[in-house]
Amino acid sequence: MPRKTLVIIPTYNERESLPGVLGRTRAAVPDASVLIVDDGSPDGTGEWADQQSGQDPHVHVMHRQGKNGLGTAYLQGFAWGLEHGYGILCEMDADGSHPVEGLPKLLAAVEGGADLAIGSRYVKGGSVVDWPRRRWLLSRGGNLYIAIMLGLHVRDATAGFRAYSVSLLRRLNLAGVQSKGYGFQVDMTKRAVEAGARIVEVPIVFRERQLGESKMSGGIVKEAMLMVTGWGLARIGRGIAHVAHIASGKDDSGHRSRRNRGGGR
Ligand SMILES: Nc1nc2c(ncn2[C@@H]2O[C@H](COP(=O)(O)OP(=O)(O)O)[C@@H](O)[C@H]2O)c(=O)[nH]1
Ligand SMILES: [Mg+2]
Repeated sequence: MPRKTLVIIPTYNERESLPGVLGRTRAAVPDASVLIVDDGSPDGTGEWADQQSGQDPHVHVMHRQGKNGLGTAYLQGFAWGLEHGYGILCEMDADGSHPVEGLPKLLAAVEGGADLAIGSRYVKGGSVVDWPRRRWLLSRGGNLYIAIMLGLHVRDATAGFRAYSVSLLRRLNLAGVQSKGYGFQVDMTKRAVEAGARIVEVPIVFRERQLGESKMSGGIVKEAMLMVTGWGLARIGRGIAHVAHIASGKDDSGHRSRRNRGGGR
């Protein structure tokens, strides 16, 4: 039997885009529930979502006080999904950039054994349409930097169109996730890799939003850059320490390996 699925959609001022995206989601995955996590959008997104939830038992709304970042919105959405017995938790933007009709493919990947399915722009068959060159360079360059610094072997580590098995989410230390903005996706990817997750990248066509405005800011980029740099330097430091350890001829218990072999312990 397919697992109970929740699609989490964080919103901040998405009154124009959300109706289309919610309608398409309900049509694409009719058995799935949707949780809209709204941060007190001044444009009335939260009120509109409440009306939908009143008419459709598959639609739920979580209201937060003020704009608190994408990362914390997802963490609260995950906590809600875990509490309410869902088996797969999806992340999706409200602005129509993610191909809603691709949700069944992400779900199929998880049903097929993946712990995490990522809708990826940077694998064969994936692409980005209508993005200003500056945005594309930032995203491509960011992913290249992440690959070099962290060696995650994920081509689109900043992607926000995902499906997680709850068994993976339960294994991750979600309380330790600090990043509020887009660094959140990298943080989650890193934790998943370290937990030995089976990660599948499903190609998607990502489109620039047609309505409303991006909430991307310099601060969000800076947070992600600093975080990746910190983790990368720590990784390089561990690599150097490891090489020094091998060069010193000691085994993991701190004993000289030759003596260890001779001692028969
Ligand atoms: N709840 C909540 N949602 C947010 C916040 N910041 C961005 N979002 C939502 O996260 C999704 C991605 O944001 P978007 O502005 O499209 O970023 P971009 O695609 O990187 O330009 C959209 O659905 C936004 O409404 C926030 O602080 N709180
Ligand atoms: Mg967007």
